[in-house]
Formats: sequence, structure tokens, C-alpha cells
Amino acid sequence: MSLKLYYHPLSSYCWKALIALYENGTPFEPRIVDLGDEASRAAFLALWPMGKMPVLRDEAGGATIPESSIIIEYLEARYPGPSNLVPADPDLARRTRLADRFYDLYVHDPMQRIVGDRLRPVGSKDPFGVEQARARLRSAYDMIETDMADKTWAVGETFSMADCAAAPALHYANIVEPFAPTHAHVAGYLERLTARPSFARALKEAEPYKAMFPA
Ligand SMILES: N[C@@H](CCC(=O)N[C@@H](CS)C(=O)NCC(=O)O)C(=O)O
Repeated sequence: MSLKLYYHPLSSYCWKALIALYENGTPFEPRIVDLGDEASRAAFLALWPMGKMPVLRDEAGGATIPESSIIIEYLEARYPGPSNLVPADPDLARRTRLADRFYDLYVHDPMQRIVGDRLRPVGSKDPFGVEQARARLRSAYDMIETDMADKTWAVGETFSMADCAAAPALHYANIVEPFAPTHAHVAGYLERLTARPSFARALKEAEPYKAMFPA
């Protein structure tokens, strides 16, 4: 098989790439990376020294592609399927990329900061950074609440790369900084994302690993 996805089933950014692959039924070989295992970690760092998952390897194209958004753009260009995740229309494509950046930078990354702090040893915690991350999430929720008042998906009525980004980000964000009762549209959007078969499949595949999530 030409495409190999280096990932972990519990990893939120890996879900983003998985959603795109599942949306289009793109065949790929899943390769689980265990960063706690010396050999697995070394092999992964040889592939992508930054050590961040997911990474897509395309043997036919001779390409190694890190970064979830770049993976989705690559799949769209080289392995297109029925779901057009990056619209051809330039204005819609720009809005899709902006929403993708928004969910990565202002929801996913602060959520990761909060989760990451739980993994820090006592004495090396960053309560100020965590409070900043919580405030950033609450501001993002307020924006999404307005943005999603009259739409099914992040850029309208068609599921896109922005929804691939939003699903894992909102799923874990709601666990670490629950939506307020005033965030009904945000909650409704997450419900639609969770019911989407591509994301439901990624969530189901993550279930056996759930105990690894730092409570
Ligand atoms: N900007 C990257 C972020 C990827 C990322 O943060 N991946 C996490 C898992 S969700 C990771 O590999 N963490 C391992 C580590 O930091 O050691 C992307 O979009 O792919």
C-alpha cells in the first residue's frame, strides 16, 4: 500500500488526519507510533525529527508529509475522493483554511497546553499558562457560538478540512474546559461532528486507549 499513516489512536491531531482519510475511504496502512517505546520513538524521529504526529508517508510519491493540515491538503491534491475537503472556490478555500487555523491555534493548542500540564512533574507545573489557555478557550467558544448560529459545518453546509480540525479540538476542549450553558451552538456543532461516521470511527478506535488520557 502506498500510503502509511504514522499515528496514535488516542492522539487528537492524528484524529484530524484520520477523519480526512475516512471521509474519502482512502486506503492506507496504519502504523502506530509508541513514543514511550525506545525503538518506535527512534524510528519515528528518523522519519520526522520534530517528533509530532501524524506523519503521512507516500511511497509512490516518495514524499514524507508532517502536519495534519498539510496532510489533508496533500491527500486532496494527490488522492481526491468524494468529500472535497478543501473547496476549489478561492474564497471558500480561504475561509476553510482560516477556520482550520482557528481551530488548531485557538482551540486545539490551548487544549493541549492544559492536558500537557497534567503530565508535568510536580514542581514544574504552569498554572498561569493553564489559566491563559482556559481564557483563550472561553474566547474561542464565544466566537464559535456566534459563528455556528446559522451553519451546519464550519464554512457552511459542506463538511471540510475545517471540520476535520474542529472535531478533535472541540471534543477534548469540552472535557478540559466544558462549554458553558450559553454555548448551545458550540455544543450542537460538537454533537453533529461526533455523529459524523468518519469521526465516530476514530473515536471508537481510540476507546481501548482511553485510560491513557490524563484525568
Ligand atoms: N501542528 C501539528 C501538531 C501535532 C501534535 O501536536 N501532535 C501531538 C499528538 S496530538 C504529538 O505528536 N505529541 C507528541 C509530543 O509532543 O511529544 C499538526 O497539526 O500535526
